[in-house]
Amino acid sequence: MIKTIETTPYADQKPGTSGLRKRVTVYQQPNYVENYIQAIFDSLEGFEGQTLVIGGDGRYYNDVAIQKAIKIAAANGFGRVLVGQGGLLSTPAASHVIRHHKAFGGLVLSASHNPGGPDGDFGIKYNVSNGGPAPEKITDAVYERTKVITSYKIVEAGDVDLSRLGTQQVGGMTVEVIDPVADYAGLMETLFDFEAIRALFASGFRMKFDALHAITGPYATEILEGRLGAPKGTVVNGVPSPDFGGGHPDPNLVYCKDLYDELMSADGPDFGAASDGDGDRNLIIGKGRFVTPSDSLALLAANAHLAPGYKAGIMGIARSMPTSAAADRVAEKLGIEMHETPTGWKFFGNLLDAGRVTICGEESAGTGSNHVREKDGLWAVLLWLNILAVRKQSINDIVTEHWATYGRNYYTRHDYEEVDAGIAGQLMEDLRASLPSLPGKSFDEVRIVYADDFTYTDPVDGSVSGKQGVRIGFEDGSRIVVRLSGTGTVGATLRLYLESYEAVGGRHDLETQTALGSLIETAETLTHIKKRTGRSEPSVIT
Ligand code: G16
Repeated sequence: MIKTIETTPYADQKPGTSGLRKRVTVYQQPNYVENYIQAIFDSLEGFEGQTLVIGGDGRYYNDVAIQKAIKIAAANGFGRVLVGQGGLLSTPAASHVIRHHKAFGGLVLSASHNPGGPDGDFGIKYNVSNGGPAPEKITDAVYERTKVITSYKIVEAGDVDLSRLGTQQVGGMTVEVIDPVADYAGLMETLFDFEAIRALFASGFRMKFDALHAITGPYATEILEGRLGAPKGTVVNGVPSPDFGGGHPDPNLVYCKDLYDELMSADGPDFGAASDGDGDRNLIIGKGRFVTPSDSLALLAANAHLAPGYKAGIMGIARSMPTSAAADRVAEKLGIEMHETPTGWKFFGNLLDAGRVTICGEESAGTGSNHVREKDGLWAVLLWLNILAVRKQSINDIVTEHWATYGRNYYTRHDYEEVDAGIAGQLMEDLRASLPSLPGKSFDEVRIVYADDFTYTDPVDGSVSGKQGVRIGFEDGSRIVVRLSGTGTVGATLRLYLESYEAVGGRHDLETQTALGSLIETAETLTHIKKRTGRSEPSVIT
């Protein structure tokens, strides 16, 4: 039976960089989930009788929210819901399931790399029929709707048994519980040379994949250990847990310090990798060599033709604005299109749909291709494995050869987390106000050639997104970028991105923070981040 329940709006349901991320305790407020999901459905048209995909990263509250989502979908007239067994689907797998089964869209329940558990974060994101995150025109409409919502519709029914594969009925709607891994693993087999990778593992190549107790555990175990024959134990922390084993499911050098140390040790494995809460981010570390996400994007783009799925070459590359320009040099050499977009995977969707780019990436540990419309952690790991299997060189050799060919973009990101939102907002405003006076000024004898607030005009649909981050560029190719994160849930997170370019034949062996030392000082002079936040150090350096 369909019931219409009266409700009152919440004022804080504005989607961020990637869906609505809040503390679990916020989501637990009466009707908070219901309001948001109803507001999503109210902002869509034409889904009557259509298929909706639902899945999440298994974090705390996933099981509660998913039952609500199914019942609200049934009451609103969807014809079928495809849901991952146990309520699980990684973000890239959800994207693939939407595309593969020609669904109308999907709900992804995740707060990505943010911590989980009763005191952690939860999130809901809506993806459209191309499998990608809803574009701004939809997320803006959802937010407007949340501000005025007065009721939601829900079917009165018992909970769906998500442990049982197969179909069940909820109201008049069919719910099909599917294997969360099968479709995705099948897709990976079409893109990569599994035989060559199997031979690599058979030759004694050693790898460690840290699933951080998050969603990629089942995927990595099935693909790496199951289909590719990597020894048991290659995947560690492979069973998803609602609080990620009490850890922080962000695959960076801070939260994966153990893995990093192991890879830097004399008898460490050849390859270390990790993925995040919902499986879309990746960390790539070779023996003795960490590969920055920006470099990884450039390297994957330069070598993608070695994998069967990309053997015809790539059409173009896109990167988010704060990502280093390393990939630009690859695009130039290949003579293909290069696009610079705002932070947020949703901005790649149109370029991918239009066939203008094949590979996309972000400094925030995300890389992916036109195989889905999300970034994809395991995909990046498998492409690296494919490249290693073909080139038969170490990651370190491949990286240093790349720099010798293209030059090196030294790159780092300094995050100041949980900063007072008022201070952070004022700092950005003041910085923006100072921009017109900066070009022509010199720091350390290097002249500023441009200073602006990034505005993106989508070349496919002409939509314009402003205020996407401050860029200050110098005549030697170095760059300072400052923006506020759109994924934090407490206070504000200030991100400072620093990049310099060392041309072919230059010094490529410096430690990153040392190489960027004077630029880091210039950044403080221009932004006063430390002074104004009262912090002596960034919270996280990646
Ligand atoms: C999300 C977005 C990415 C973005 C990242 C960081 O990733 O999908 O496009 O780069 O957040 O965004 P911000 O700098 O605004 O915090 P994820 O993995 O959290 O879904």
